[in-house]
Amino acid sequence: MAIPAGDQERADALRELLHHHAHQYYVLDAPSIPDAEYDKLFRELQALEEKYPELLTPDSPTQRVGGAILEGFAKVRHQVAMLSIRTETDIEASGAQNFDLRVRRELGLKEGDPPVEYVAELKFDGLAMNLRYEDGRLVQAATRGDGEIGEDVTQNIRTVGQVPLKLHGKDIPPVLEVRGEVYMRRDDFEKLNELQREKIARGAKNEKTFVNPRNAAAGAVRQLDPAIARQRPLSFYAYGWGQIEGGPTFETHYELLQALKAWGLPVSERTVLANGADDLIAYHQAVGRDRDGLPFDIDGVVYKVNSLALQKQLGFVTREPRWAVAHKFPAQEQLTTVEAIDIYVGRTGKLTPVARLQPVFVGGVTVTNATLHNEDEARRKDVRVGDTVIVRRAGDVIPEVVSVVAEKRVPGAAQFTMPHTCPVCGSAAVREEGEADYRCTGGLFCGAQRKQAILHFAQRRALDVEGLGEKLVDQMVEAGVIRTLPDLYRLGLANLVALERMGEKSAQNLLAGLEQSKSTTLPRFLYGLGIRHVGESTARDLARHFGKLDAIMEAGVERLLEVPDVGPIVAESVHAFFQQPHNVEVIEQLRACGVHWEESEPVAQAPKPLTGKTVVLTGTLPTLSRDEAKEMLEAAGAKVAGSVSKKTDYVVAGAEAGSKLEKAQALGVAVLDEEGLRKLLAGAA
Ligand code: D41
Repeated sequence: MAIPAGDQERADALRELLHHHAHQYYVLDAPSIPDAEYDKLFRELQALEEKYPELLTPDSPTQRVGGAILEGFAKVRHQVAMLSIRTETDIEASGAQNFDLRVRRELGLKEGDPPVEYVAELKFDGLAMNLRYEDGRLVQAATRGDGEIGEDVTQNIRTVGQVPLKLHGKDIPPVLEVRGEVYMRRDDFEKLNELQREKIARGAKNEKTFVNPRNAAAGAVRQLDPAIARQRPLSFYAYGWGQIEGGPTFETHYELLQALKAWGLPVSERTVLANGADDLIAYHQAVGRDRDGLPFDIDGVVYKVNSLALQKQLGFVTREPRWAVAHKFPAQEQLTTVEAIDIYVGRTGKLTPVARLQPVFVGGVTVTNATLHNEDEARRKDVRVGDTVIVRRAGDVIPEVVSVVAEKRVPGAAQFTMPHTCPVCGSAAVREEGEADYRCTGGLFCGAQRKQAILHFAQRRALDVEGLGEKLVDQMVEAGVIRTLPDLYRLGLANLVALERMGEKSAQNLLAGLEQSKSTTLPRFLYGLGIRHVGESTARDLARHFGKLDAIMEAGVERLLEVPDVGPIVAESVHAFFQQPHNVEVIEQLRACGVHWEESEPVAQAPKPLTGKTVVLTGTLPTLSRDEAKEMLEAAGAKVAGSVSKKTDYVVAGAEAGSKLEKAQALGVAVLDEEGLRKLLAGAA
């Protein structure tokens, strides 16, 4: 079929536009049009290409989605060998000095000679990649392999948004090989693992969580099914080049990086020019300070001689250039041994297994504990006392046991089992159907929960009792001075001064803080009670809706469900809390002690927006778990049903949606993706 000239032009124009907006979005992180607008252009191009398959070009933005499942990867011989990089073993500042001294000696520089100019860059913890562009189009992406021969992973790399499929700008060399690192951001990694955990919890076989972002990135790059690779979000940064034919000539590493940037490749903002060892040291220190706050893992910084002529003069030994070095940071993963597995009891009675570790220096701090999350996680990782384990601490994330070194297990090490009683108070600990956690049933009888409950009540966002910290609460609960919340307001100077390390002045300050806290608001008081599932915003909603505490205490589940954003789980929890006579007793005593707030008239709320609507969920949504989606829908008044019928108003379908989606389509029921669901909830709200 002949392609009308208008359509040909439109397709070309659309491709250009989409390349431009993708660059804005992925590389510059500065979206120039709304996502929906991008999608519209994308779909228009897709439709044109479907109509006239001859229009389709390999660099079309529609081709990012990847193709058929591969049998294996083809081998690629690199035109220019991919060297490795020498590692400076000295972690201290002297590492930078050593490198500078070596370079100066090799170049025959004397003491009074000017400093050498360097480029300092981040050392990304990912996989080295060679991207080959011919006439500005991406034709091949290959892994480093052994430096001589790598693997052709073009299909998977095409799905990486930050990798331009087509370069833009002036003087693009006819052949340009760009080298850089493919990596996974920490937030993408956490999301991916969360998704994997859910799949496993739902009984999926052959699924696993990933140990770290590097590992997840490596798995995604070597994934034979591009559809799966696409669900593993990768990023890319350019830091070098391989074969270049034609195009302008360059004198420095930095100029070349600027050219790559101008052609549309992502170059890190933190790549800088540096003069001599002093600048390198300052860079190492500054990056080291910022490391935890970066959105991705780095394992150090890299220094490179800037002048290409000097690089040539320096040459390389074996396979490592003399003009570059990697200066490492303290590792974010370390080996250590598990001395014990303890159970921590939280405010809501949640029991968390925690590995007590032989102290180890990881990611810049000494770590002595690492969470094992819950029974299933502890079982899956099969951590046992005496085991040698890999501990990871990256960013602000709490330290985690990543895996056990199986070869080092001591014979006879017993498998970990969750206790069925609370280690603090001895009450039964139960794990309810569909829940991941064991909970102590002791409530405020449990010392651990009592301490946490008091701290929660006294915190700034609740009653805001000044001067009441963790140590003091521990001390007072252990000494038996306070057992319940109202006891706080019955403390006298004598009780307090009798405590160890408590002077009269601090005791008086605490009493003043307590006195002041009595004058509060209903949302603060409600939040301070520590009712499960009632956070600050729910406390506000409840207070607004009912106006008075008594009304909330008397409300049944039905009435509670009328509150905006309150779904069945929250309603059930609030109701159950006020059904407990001892909770009612605590509230009465607090009021008797003088805790007070201003009550108001209930605020009439509009009826819930999705009341009367029936929704069916199917498949895996990209970010929301099934339970979260259900709770959000129910909170908006919808009924969430298990099967599709003519009465269904919407089907929310995620990945691997099966027969329910087909049925919805057959019946003409509206089908939404996660974004559609969010819009429905937002529009409805
Ligand atoms: O960010 C990195 N991981 C990084 C790796 C970097 N910033 N620069 C690098 N420079 C080189 C040379 C000096 C050989 C061009 C590298 C690597 N190589 C490299 N990564 C893996 C093997 C070699």
